[in-house]
Amino acid sequence: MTAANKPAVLLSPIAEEVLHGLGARRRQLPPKLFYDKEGSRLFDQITETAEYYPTRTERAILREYARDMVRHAGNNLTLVELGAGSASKTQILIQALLGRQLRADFYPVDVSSSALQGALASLNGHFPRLRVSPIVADYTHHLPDLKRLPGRKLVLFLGSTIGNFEPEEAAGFLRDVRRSLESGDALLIGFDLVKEQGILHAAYNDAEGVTARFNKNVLARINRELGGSFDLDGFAHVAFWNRRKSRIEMHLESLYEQTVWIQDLGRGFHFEPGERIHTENSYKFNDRSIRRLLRRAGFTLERSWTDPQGWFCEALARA
Ligand code: AVJ
Repeated sequence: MTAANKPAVLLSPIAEEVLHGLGARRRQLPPKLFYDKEGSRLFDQITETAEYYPTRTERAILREYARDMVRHAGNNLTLVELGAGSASKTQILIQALLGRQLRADFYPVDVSSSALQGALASLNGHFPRLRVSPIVADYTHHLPDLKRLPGRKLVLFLGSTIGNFEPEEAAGFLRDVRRSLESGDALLIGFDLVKEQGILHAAYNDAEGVTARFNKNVLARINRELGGSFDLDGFAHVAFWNRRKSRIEMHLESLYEQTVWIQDLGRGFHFEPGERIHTENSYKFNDRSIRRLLRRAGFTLERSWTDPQGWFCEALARA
């Protein structure tokens, strides 16, 4: 960043990220900016569209195999969930766990304290033998030290959130998870799998346009929080399968030449027609790439479970 475009004020973390991302030659905004209140609501709505298969497929795998997963993970487990959100799929695993042990501790970790409040409320009523201790933390920057928690740990990282990381970052992040554990502890991690291109494409281009609204919400959020002037009709939702990189890419494409002023950044951003802002990568995996990633991070793949169509994979890795 040059001195000329650096405003002489302290910027919020979000403002910094927007300034950095839109100021770059290849414009991009990080996917975590999607998830304000409205974005989280839109994501929940995505998971209910006919085309978005990952959430319901993972839930079906958990329903079928949760007991098996918990049994393989070990005895007397303490559960930790990274990016727990409202922990709705987790309930299936908790149920299975409490079928095998009298009591259990559950540490949901999330950046959103309101999401954790929700998790706490729904779990405490449901499972009297579960002790829930929420941890508010951005686990991508700072993992809580899990070695200090009692018992053998089972860490959950569901939903194929790992697919949002670049391959190098994914390995680095899982290495951090490994370092926070003791050997013998386990990681249960969800991976969306490579499949027919038409299915992948449809999942990120649903007919109702929910994913388009989710993608554009990042612009709406900049308007709301940073005094931006994005015209949401001036950008198109673009999502496609990049086979060489094994990922779905999402972009926002400027439909005409325009300059968008962002008040809190004290500057405008010029867009040529067809110019894109890259907003998300969602990597898709196969057996080999899963095994390789876990290996690089210091885990060994112990078992995995999939649905009958082979669309999603739940992997149990040992530290
Ligand atoms: C929450 C990262 C798993 O990549 O499929 C859904 C987010 N983006 N539709 C995914 C998302 C567009 C989702 N993850």
